[in-house]
Amino acid sequence: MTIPANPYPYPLPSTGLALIIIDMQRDFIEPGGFGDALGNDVGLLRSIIPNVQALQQAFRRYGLPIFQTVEGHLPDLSDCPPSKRDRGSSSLKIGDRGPMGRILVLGEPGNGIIPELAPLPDEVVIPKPGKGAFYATELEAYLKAQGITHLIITGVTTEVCVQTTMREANDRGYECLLVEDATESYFPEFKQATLEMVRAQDGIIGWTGFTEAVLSTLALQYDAAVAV
Ligand code: C5J
Repeated sequence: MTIPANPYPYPLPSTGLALIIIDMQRDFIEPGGFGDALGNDVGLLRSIIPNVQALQQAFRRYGLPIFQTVEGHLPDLSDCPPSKRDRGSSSLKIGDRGPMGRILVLGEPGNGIIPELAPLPDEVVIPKPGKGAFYATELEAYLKAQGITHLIITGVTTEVCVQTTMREANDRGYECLLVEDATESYFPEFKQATLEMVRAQDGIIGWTGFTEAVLSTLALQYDAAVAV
């Protein structure tokens, strides 16, 4: 079975599929967090929430693994390079106290996943200090332990943490589909450029496709099994 996608249909494996949800945390999506401190219109990211929710619910329904990530640092910032903390002219920097607690620090209110996408107690949330979800994290160990080979990728922001993660995954041999209407950027033109880049040259980084295509193909593959 395949999911309709670009540059050509995405092969859906019989086992080894996982959903990756990147950084749907308050820091990027709500006022008063890291995204806001950098001068972005954080409201732009909210439009994808229903699609990410629909994918999350489908993966739960079919018993397929879901991995969420949050970008954040230890309270002592020992995992935050000075280059990352010091860059730019923002008045609120990583580790500073803002309206949602310390900016981009693990465990602070602003670092939490938005309530709409709250993970279930048995779902894995990977804290990550970098933009890519494979750098200095346990994600790859989890994927290998569960025999995951194919990743459906969603989240924010498209050209930063999502694209970095997809490139890291591609280099490690994962077959990745980036869901166009379940990823968002503060910069529409950067989102568009990312979509085109990853699927160019016959899918040099992977595939892009839409939520509805993923959901309807999963339903064809798994609904019969669920009904039994
Ligand atoms: C950024 C992210 N944009 N999750 N993080 O700093 O894309």
